[in-house]
This record gives sequence, structure tokens and C-alpha cells, in this order.
Amino acid sequence: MLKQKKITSEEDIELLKSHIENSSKGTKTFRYFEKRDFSVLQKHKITFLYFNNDECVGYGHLDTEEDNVWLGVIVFDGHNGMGYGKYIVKSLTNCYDGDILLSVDKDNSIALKIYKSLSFKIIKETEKLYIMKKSKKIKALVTGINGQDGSYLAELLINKNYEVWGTVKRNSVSETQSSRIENLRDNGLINLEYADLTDMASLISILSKVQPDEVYNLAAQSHVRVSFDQPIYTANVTGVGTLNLLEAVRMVSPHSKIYQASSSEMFGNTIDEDGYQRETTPMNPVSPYGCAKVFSYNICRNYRNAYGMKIWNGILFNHESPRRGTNFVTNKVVKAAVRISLGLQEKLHIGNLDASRDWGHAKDYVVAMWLMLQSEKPNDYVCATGVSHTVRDLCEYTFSKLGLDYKDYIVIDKKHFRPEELENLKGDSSKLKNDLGWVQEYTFETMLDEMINYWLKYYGK
Ligand code: NAP
Ligand code: F7E
Repeated sequence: MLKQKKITSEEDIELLKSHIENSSKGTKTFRYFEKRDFSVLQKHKITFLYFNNDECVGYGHLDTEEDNVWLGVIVFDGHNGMGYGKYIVKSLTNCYDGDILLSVDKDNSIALKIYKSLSFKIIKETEKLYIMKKSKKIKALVTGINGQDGSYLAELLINKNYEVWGTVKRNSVSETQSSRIENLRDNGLINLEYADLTDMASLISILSKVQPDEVYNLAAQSHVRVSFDQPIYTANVTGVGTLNLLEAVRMVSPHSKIYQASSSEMFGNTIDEDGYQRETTPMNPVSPYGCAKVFSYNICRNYRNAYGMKIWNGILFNHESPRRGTNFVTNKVVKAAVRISLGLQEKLHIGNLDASRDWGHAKDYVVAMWLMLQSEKPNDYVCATGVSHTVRDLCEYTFSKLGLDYKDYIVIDKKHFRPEELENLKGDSSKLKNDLGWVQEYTFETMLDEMINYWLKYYGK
């Protein structure tokens, strides 16, 4: 991350001068410095030096009002003579690394036409100048893009002007493999490729082709109960699959930053004395899924330390939405309650009502994923609401919203119990909030209301 330092001393000016003298290209073409006239520092408010780690990489102007003042940050050896900056002052114009800024005289209609045809957009104007910007699109690859989280993350990244690539798993019903992202696909907003976490060649192939800046590893066999039925498959996909991806990135796209979808299921029944789970809570998983996720979590930390790879573990607690698979308890209960209220179903077969979970909304949680990859240093972060409810609370709230008493409709069914249950989850997200400024928009209640309304609308009400 680029650091900004205001020029305050003679020493700073000397540092700037020596960089300009020594830079191989770029600033030599910059009009003021051709003459080595450093009085311009005061006159035109060239007031900042920029550092990447400890190296001074450029200087910048922050005065956009005055004509003839260059905008943004000029990197010493990255300047091409027209205001090109590899690094730009983000706060100034909402720019990202790699964006190109330039200024064009307002009466130079030919230049204006050329830059427009090169996709530069006017972002500001002064009396005599247009300030134009061309964004370098950041490329993201999302494994499991058709999952609940993948679909919300894809929308978030598109809104941030990313070039979005995703992997889908082949299914004999082709509608199924892109059901949550049909709109995005049909409007040409995402690029899809077949790949499977267990098939490393497919991962190498897409990584070589895309060379993504950011990789979000969301693909998994993600159902805890099913992981008891298919433990080896779950370990292969949810555990070793992550290692396949890390090796593929290490081989063909080592610059990529990686988000790993770790899970609160990794904690098992360990709880800190204050009743919460957090980054430091010991991990004692109680399901094949949890064990596979612990392997992935650890191998990510290992690759981060051993190879300096840029990998973040997001330890996310349960998050739901209308797009949640209906074999997870929230959407199962909401869908059934709506159907019962409409006379379409009589009973709801359910498992352990006493288990409690910290349920948030997937839309809020994908923001946390993105924030992690924008942070300076790879790290591990818990994402949770800090509020816990039992499955019974969930049933009570949902049925009563529809004017029903859940007790009249539920049937306890052994089939839905797990051989070993994770009883309580409640997460502490202080680190995520303090370090990265994450905020949660939804509560348990507003999330369930959205889900209830979704199913009512689905059934035409
Ligand atoms: P999800 O809805 O089950 O989505 C998982 C995605 O992975 C699906 O698109 C699935 O494709 C794909 N997938 C499954 N096996 C694959 C394989 N072998 N190769 C490639 N892709 C494969 O899960 P989610 O709720 O979006 O969760 C996203 C990630 O976060 C998962 O890793 C999950 O374990 C983790 N997580 C979720 C939560 C939560 O509460 N939602 C909490 C913590 C962590 P198909 O649909 O075609 O099978
Ligand atoms: O179960 C109980 C069940 O399947 C929640 C995944 O996204 O979050 C999810 O895993 C609780 C459990 O989610 C039924 O026993 C009762 O205690 O909705 P779930 P999960 O197992 O917590 C974690 C964080 C992940 O990482 C996972 O990928 O509800 N429960 N009766 C039931 N659960 C289900 N599914 N169905 C029932 O009938």
C-alpha cells in the first residue's frame, strides 16, 4: 500500500530532487523539472512524497482546482510523459493502483476525442482542463461462483468495476450450474469456465488464462450433515481441493491474492470464557467438514509463511439469504413456514432445536471478504454478528411472523441430527471491525424478514 508523506523539510525536497535526477525516464519529460526548477514545489503545491515500504516512489499534487497542475501521483520510473501514474491518490479521485489519469486542454478537441476513444472518462474539470481517467480493471477469480456467497460476491465485484471470472462445476442439468448467476451471465457481466477443485489441471488452466489479481476460494462441499455421509469426498474437495488451488496459484499466478473461505465450524465446541469464539480460540472440529476446513485454514497459513503468498483466511460464521440452499436450516424453516401458511405443506421435519448459531446475512459477509483482500497484510479475521439464536428461536420468529405457532407444525426427525453436534456459535468480530472497518447492515430479524418476503413472492403472495 502506498504511504503519503507531506513535504515539510529541506531534507524531503532533497530526497525528491535526487529521485528526479536519478530516475531513468518519466519525470525528465515533466515540464517543470526539465529546467530543474524546484520553486515549483511551493508554487504548484507539489506537496507530497509517496513511499512503497521504505522506498520513495513518487511525488504528488493534490491541487486539482488550479490549471496546469498535474493530478495524482507520478511514479518516478513509471511516468510516460502524459501524467501516467502507477499509483494514484485514492482518496482524491477514487482511483486504484494502475489507473491512468491525465489532463487535456479543453480547447484540444482532437486530444479529447482520442482519449475518449481509448476509454478515458472525464472525472473532473477546471476552467481550462478536463481531468480524465482510465481504470485498469482488477481481475478476480471466484471458485464456486454459483454458490450463495459466490453470487453475492460477483455482484459486489461487478459494482466495483472488476473483471469477474468464475468457476462452475459441470452438472447434467445445465440450468443448475448457473442458477444463481443467470442474470449476470446472460448480460455478459461475468466470464465462466468449468473447473473443479479436485481437478488441478482445470485450476491451472483457468489461472494461466486469467492471471487474476484476486482469487476468492469459495468452492466447497459445504453441508455439514452431508459431510458425515460423504467424508472422503468432503475431505477431497473442501480440504485437499484448497491445496490444489494453492499449488496451482504458486505455479502459474503467484502474484494473486487469495481469500480462503474458512468457517466457524472449525472451532467445534470450544468457546472462550466470555462465551465468544474469535481468531485465537482453539480449533476442535466436530465434523468431517470442520476437519477439512481446518486443514485448508492451516495449509493457507503454511503457504503464507513458507512462500510469502498473499493469503487471507476469513473465518465466517453462518450467513444466510434468500439464496441459501434450502437444506440449510434457515431457508428450510422459512420456506416450509411460508408453504404451511399458504396451505401447500402440512408439517416441517426438523432436527436439533437447541443448537444455537450466530446468523448474519451473506450480503454483509461478502463485503468482509473483499475488505480483507484490500488490506495491507495477509491475516485471519472472524466475521460474525456477535448475537446468537437457537433453531427454536428461528422457528418461533418465522412462524409467528406468518401468524402461526411453530409447535403445531414441527416434527422432530432423527434423520436431521448429526453424529456429533456443534452446540453453540457466537463470534467476536472486533478485529475485522477495528482493522478493516467492517459494518453489518442486517440483523437476524431483518434477514429473516427478507427471506420470508422472498418465499411469499415466490408463491405469488
Ligand atoms: P454453497 O452455496 O454450498 O456454494 C459452494 C459452491 O462450491 C457451489 O457453487 C458449488 O457448486 C461449488 N462446488 C462444490 N464442489 C465443488 C468442487 N469440487 N469444485 C468446484 N466447485 C465446487 O456455499 P456458500 O454458502 O456460498 O459458502 C461459500 C464458502 O464459504 C464455502 O466454502 C463454505 O464452506 C464457506 N462457508 C460458508 C458459510 C455459510 O454460512 N454460508 C460459513 C462459513 C464458511 P454446485 O452448486 O454446482 O455444487
Ligand atoms: O445447521 C441444526 C443443525 O445446516 C445449523 C454451513 O454453511 O454454517 C453452515 O453449517 C444448525 C445445526 O448449518 C436441522 O443441527 C436442526 O446445529 O443450517 P445448518 P451449519 O451446520 O451450522 C457453517 C458456518 C459452515 O461453514 C457450513 O458450510 O441447525 N438443525 N434441524 C438443522 N440443520 C439442517 N440443515 N436441517 C435441519 O433440519
